[in-house]
Amino acid sequence: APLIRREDYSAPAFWIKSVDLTFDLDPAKTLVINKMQLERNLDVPAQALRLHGEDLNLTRVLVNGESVSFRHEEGLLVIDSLQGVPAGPFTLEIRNTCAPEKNTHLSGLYTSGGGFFTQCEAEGFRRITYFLDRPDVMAVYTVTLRANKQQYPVLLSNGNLVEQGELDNGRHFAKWNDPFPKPSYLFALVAADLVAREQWVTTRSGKNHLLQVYVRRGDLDKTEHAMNSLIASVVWDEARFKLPLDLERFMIVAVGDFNMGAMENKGLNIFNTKYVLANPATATDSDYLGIESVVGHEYFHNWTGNRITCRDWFQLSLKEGLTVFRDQEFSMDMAGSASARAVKRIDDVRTLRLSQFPEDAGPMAHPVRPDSYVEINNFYTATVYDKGAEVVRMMQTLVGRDGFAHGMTLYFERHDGSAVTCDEFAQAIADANPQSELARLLPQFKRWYSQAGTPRVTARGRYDAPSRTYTLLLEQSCGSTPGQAEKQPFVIPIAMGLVARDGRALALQLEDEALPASGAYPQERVLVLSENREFFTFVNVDEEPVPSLLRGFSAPVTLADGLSDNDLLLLLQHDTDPFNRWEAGQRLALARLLAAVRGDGDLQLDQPFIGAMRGVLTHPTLDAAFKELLLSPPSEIYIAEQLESVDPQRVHAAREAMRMQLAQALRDDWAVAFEANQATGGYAPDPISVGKRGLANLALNMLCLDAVARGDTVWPGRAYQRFKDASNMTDRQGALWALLASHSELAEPALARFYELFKGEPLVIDKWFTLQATAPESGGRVFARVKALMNHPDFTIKNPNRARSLIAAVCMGNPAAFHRSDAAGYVFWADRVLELDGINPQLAARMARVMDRWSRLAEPYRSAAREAVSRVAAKPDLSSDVREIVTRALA
Ligand code: BAL
Ligand code: ZN
Repeated sequence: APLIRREDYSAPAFWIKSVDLTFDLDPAKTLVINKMQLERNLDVPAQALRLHGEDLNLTRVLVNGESVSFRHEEGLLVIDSLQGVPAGPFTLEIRNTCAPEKNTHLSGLYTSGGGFFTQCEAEGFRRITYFLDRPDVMAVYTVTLRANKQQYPVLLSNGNLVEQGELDNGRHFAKWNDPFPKPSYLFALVAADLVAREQWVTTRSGKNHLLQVYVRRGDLDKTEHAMNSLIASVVWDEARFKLPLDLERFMIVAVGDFNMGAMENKGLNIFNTKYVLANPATATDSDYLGIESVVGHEYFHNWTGNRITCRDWFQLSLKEGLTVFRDQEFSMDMAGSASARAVKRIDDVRTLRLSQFPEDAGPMAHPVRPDSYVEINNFYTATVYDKGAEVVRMMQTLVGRDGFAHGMTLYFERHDGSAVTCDEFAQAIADANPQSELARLLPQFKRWYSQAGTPRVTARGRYDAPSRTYTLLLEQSCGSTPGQAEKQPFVIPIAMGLVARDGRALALQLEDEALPASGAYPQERVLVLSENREFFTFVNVDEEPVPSLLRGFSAPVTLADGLSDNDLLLLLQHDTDPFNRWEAGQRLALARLLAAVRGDGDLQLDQPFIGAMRGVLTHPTLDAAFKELLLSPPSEIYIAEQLESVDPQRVHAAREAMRMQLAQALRDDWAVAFEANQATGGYAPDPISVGKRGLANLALNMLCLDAVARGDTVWPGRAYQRFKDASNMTDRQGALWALLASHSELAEPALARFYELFKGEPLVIDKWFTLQATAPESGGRVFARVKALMNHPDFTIKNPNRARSLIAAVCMGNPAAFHRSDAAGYVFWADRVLELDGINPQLAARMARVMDRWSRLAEPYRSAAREAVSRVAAKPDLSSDVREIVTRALA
């Protein structure tokens, strides 16, 4: 497959103004009648009409009702006679068939659980019918669905239902019209036996809208949270950004076979069941939070993605980075308190560091706006999504929250209804804030879109007692990434404060700075680093302070500020910024872990660190959620990223040793914390209760770890009892995990019982697989179990959630089980990628990413890993999806 380059963009030779689709739905052979109104684009040279099409059977082509000759080129249907067709509209009618039940790619029209569903982003529509399947071609769609009424009582498509009725032979039809022009990737249809939870809402303008959440019969009791999240999303977008719901009806449909989390099709969002279905018995707190954020995300796309869409796929972050930012802000606003907001922010940063930082340092590193791709599905990445969101967040930091909202308003005034680029977005935010640093530095700021790699900021502070000044030297650099050897300096907003030795926040007066109108110098400010190195001098500083830099993680960079243990202990105790408090604790832990891994492997925790962790655990006012975050050591993946050469077994051993020592040293405090954090009353996923459950589960985990090591059976027994009696999945899974993670003998009976309880609940059985695949490895038992589970009757590699629950879980989520000196993990990985490649290339390519960082492994892992990647690359008919990943990995 060819490399597609951003610089080669050209406007389409034709526009499709409207499309009238009729589907005769049949799993084996679905007939599609596609009637389009087209027009030549007179701005570009006359060309033949080239329509995309993939895995289709073409039966008829008519132009203005007359048959025409056509030919096929690689993936294209070409009608030469339309070159130079007169200006003005003409009709093109195409008839083709496709085979939904054979469509294992889950892209285009496919079947799942006896129903029909679609997924068209990015290039799935061409697997339904011939089309200009590119996001800058926006058409008005009318869709008629015809199907057997008994099997498919519900017939849905985008927009509004305009007609429905009976047909002969037990069939029926429904006709839908979407008044908003849209690109083909936002098309959707559903035909299935479903039921809906419904809710009418009135928006500020006084209009009534029908919200629906469609699920299979039997799942209706798991839709309340999704519906509440949808209502909250509608309210939030109107309140925060003045963006109302623009359709009479807004539908969410859950489907069990889905490559992504969810999809924002206009008015008809299609969701992976994982992000819809929840009740207290089956879903954990993190499932509840995930549903809220994904429901929000897809709903917010209605404006940022659908009303204004992407000109081309290189601009994907225009909608994804912005919409992730919006869903993060939504979740924060829903969380409420400052502490709960900080917990959400820490979660988001952890995700970024776990997935985006490694991506940016590896063979798949690419700018937020990539310059080229082979397979666009490979670029739905942490960089485009999560780093893209950080770029938007930095804009908000530079123009302020109100300024950002004004920028959004200007963006919609200028571009509503069109397909644009990341430049247009940044320009609108800057133009709405002409006095801002963003406006002043815009061309340079946009390097965040064009340069890959995580910048590194170094900070050195010098206090001068005689002049009472404190000078910060900030420097930046960024390593080379594929195709980008040299980097130009970025614009890096660094939120900061200075902390006195007694913990006070100092006033921040820069040299030559007049007193602000408020009458006091601030205690927190944003320094904007835009050169390679810059000095910032603060005056009237009475004593040598400890700098607290990059507060709230104000830029997606790594920071080397040279702070000592004592400095970090001070920030851990006193920093007014909760993010940096957490960060100080993580850095204290990380330093000890790295010393052990780099040194002789032995980890012996010191009293100051243990004392600090005890101080956190027993703190009288800190929220439980915050304590849990502080007391959880950095992940093995994050630790590994700090190393030049990675021995995953040593990393695992060091982290386990830290957990064990924290378990032992704080035994009594864990017990108190466990008792003190029992959430009472009925289940609710509010931040306080979530925090309590999280801390209680961590405490139980630690108590079991310590007990099993001592041969004591009391805590494992309590954990088993709690597992049996739990009234919600968070507590049940937490207790089971405590048994698994401490290698208790009670883990086996608990797992068996868990399976019996939930064997009819696919999403819970996914958890059952994942818990076993991610349990701490000991003597190869976890890996052996995963291989055995591949033969479990409930395992199927064809269902993406199930495949991820076992294969991705062990390969990505359990480094110590996966990276084996006998290479069996890598052999397993290669076999699975090759197997999946023939079924679902998108999913296979995701799994292939596991090996991104092979070249940083220590021997013997490194050679064995390369061999496994090479074996995958050697398959002659590999999909272009997987080919692109392994080629880059081996480059
Ligand atoms: N657009 C693909 C799924 C999502 O990001 O919402
Ligand atoms: Zn999205």
